[in-house]
Amino acid sequence: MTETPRRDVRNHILFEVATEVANRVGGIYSVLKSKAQVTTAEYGSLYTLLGPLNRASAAVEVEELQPKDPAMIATIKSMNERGIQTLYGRWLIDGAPRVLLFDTGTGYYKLDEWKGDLWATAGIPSPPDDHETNEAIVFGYLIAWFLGEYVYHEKERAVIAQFHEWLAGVALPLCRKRKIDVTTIFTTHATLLGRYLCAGSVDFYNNLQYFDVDAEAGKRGIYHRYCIERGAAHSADVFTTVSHITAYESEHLLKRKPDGVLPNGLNVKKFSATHEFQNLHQTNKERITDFVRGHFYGHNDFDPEKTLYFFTAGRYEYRNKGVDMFLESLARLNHRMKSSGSDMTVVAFLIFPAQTTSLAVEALKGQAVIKSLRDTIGHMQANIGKKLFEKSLAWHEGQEVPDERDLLNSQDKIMLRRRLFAMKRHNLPPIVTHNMVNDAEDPILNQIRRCQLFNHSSDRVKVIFHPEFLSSGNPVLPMDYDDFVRGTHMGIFASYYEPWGYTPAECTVMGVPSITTNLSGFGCYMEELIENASDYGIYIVDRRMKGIDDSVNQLADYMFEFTRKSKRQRINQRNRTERLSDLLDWKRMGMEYVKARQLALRRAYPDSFAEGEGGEDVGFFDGMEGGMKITRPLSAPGSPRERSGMMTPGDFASLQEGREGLSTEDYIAWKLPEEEEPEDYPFPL
Ligand code: G6P
Ligand code: 1S3
Repeated sequence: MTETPRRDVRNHILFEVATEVANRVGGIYSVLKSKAQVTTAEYGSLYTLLGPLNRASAAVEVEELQPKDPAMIATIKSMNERGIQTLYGRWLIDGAPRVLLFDTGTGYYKLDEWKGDLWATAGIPSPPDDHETNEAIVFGYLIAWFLGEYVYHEKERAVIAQFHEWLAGVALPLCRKRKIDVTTIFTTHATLLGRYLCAGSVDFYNNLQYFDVDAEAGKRGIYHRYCIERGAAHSADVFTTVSHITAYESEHLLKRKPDGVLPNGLNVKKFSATHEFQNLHQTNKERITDFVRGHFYGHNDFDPEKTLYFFTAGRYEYRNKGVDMFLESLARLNHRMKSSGSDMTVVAFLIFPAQTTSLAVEALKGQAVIKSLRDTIGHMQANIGKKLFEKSLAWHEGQEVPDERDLLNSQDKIMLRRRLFAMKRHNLPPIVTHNMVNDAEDPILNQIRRCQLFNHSSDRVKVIFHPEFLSSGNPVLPMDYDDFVRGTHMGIFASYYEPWGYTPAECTVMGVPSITTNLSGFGCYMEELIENASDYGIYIVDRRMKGIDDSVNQLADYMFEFTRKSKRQRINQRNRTERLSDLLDWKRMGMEYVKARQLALRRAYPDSFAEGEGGEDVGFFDGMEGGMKITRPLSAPGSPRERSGMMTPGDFASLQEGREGLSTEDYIAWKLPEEEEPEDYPFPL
């Protein structure tokens, strides 16, 4: 028997497969995009992302290139010759990784054949008219086709293929059935059943182990999708997810215990001057204040210096993202602020894209009215200055100094009066900035009606629902999301179902405190990692052990406590929050991806890894055949002071052969070094 040549595991090739490559849909796009820099630094041209081709977004995000790798050239050529159109190029983001995008439309001529094959080889059914599943099948078969041909042409190096989420998972059972010589990782960022079950009124976490998964998937019409997801999880060499809470969920709903946790990081950009992010807060806060003045025209009876901006944002999943709890807590906060005689005002923004027809006239009018007032006053100001200057020039000793009453003429006064009259309003400032398609049934609006948060002058909590993602091109609130977040005082994400949760993590790296829950991956991570998280502006509501009413009260307490902070306390807290950024940097978080890839190589090519002298298993990053070391991370994390034990969630996951599942036993919480709060700031308070 001829021995198959061993593949070179040291200089292996990495493919990452997802439907959101150069195509923004949701969280996975953020993962791939922010991680690109560390992965290309580690792999260079040996790293390629594979995704479906969305021509509109690829036109903006991808620069076409000619491939240089002979195996890539041969594989693309062969697929092109059989009618599959592809785009190979560079994704125009930090790190500029190579991408290969497949036009799934050109593979549909094989859809029926592939559906039959999927049933015959993997027992996965597929109904005729589920477009999303059809796309997943065509994409999966194209990926399996690509990988099969690629490893036929590339015989030297080992190949790792990492797949994200069920939509990219169809290729996994195919790789296994066809014995394609690649090693695979499946990373799920949520489970289908988890998302569906939580969105209904189910006590999800207390019943996880009891759900009849097939029946539950069947009842919701997603059995075939569930089969793809479960098939992917079971066919992968290494199965991972983004947090411990989702690992637990996956074990029960997908029936495979994940090998480890790969948390999401961010591409943290540090300013050279540490107070720069505080200045950005101030300038962006002023932009939000401009909008608020317009929105509340005629009702601007609250002081911007005593106003705090809170917000929540995300995919519009009312219960999963905890919007129900947030609104109920705002109502309680309103009551507490009123009854305690607080002189503060909270403006709470809810940013969730919903179906709308247009911007609301009232919202546009508010901005226009304030703009006219500002223009008129600017004009008058210039005139006053000019007149005062001329009168002063003509002044002689013995005369009266110019009288301010002469500075405004009757025309100016009429104009000012007109502007003031335009601000008269007989209705309350609106809640929503757009005209909703389904105003009467919208869950956010209905909850606001139920809690009677109507923006009365007496309300200390005002509410604004912006049912569209933010953009600087919007005429009502012209700000990009990041700028908006910087200008706010606090992000509030009371999620019930949140495998990771990028929104509070983004707040943290921008130095904005946030409230999250212990049902979100991010919340659990921070709770495990930092002893006194709330001091650092990371507040975690207990939605696990407390009843709903107590959780709502805890959230209201956190917000109320925050309204009582002085400006200096808020500034100090922002400094401490921003100091946590490094914990979320891909340079640290990416370590878990490195470990998962090592494990995948080990499982597929055990012979390439030597044993230690005493027969014991060698460490993860050493012990390669001939004493070689395989791929080092871009930057191994340094040790923070006073810390022992884990660096990332994966440190208390296993991601190693021979260790069963996830355990926290090695974990010792650590405190971030205390830093002196400066007495003086290099900016005005
Ligand atoms: C930043 C600015 C300060 C400003 C402060 C306002 O720190 O650099 O100049 O006074 O923000 O903080 P606040 O919490 O009131 O928005
Ligand atoms: C998922 O997106 P979502 O908002 O539907 O994936 C994200 C990236 O891993 C994760 O942050 C989020 O919690 C999940 O829910």
